[in-house]
Amino acid sequence: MALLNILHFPDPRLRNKAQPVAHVDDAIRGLVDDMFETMYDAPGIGLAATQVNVAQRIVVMDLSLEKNAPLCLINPEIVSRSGTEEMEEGCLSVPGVYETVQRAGRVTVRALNRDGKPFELDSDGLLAVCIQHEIDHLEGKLFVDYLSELKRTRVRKRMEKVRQHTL
Ligand code: K1U
Ligand code: ZN
Repeated sequence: MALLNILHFPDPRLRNKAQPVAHVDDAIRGLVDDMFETMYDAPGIGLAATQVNVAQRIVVMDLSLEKNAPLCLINPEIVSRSGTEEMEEGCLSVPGVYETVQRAGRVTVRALNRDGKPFELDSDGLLAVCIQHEIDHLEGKLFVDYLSELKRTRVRKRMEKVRQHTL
């Protein structure tokens, strides 16, 4: 197992569109395990492969306090959405920034699990929001894209300042 490097906004590699996983093999399972380790270490409740510079459609999540409810979505697709939900979101690629975003309130997602087996999951609340946030990452989209131009520019400047101080 290994800790992976999480890319930070405005790194252009966060804009890459991820490609479907052709076969869920041991190499993919190894990547999934490394992503879980990286997410738990961060700590976060979700992580998309795009955030660790891998252009494959893989997401890991765990919304439990005990870190004992791992959820792996390979090639996830939202097959239905309804309602609206406004929730404050964070992002491991935009550390220290929390903003309210409006999304669908309920989503059904279809995906493959860590063994390559298809499944469907109905979700609402934080789980539905997190699924949408992570699938956005696979499309190269970030939660700051839902903010006004002014707010996004402020976030970018703040992130660039933090980066200069850490170089
Ligand atoms: O995709 C990511 O960057 C992970 C992100 C997921 C997310 C959080 C909140 C709303 C939507 C999506 C995070 O995990 S940010 C960190 C976070 O929420 C958290 C960190 C420690 C404990 C509990 C939550
Ligand atoms: Zn994120």
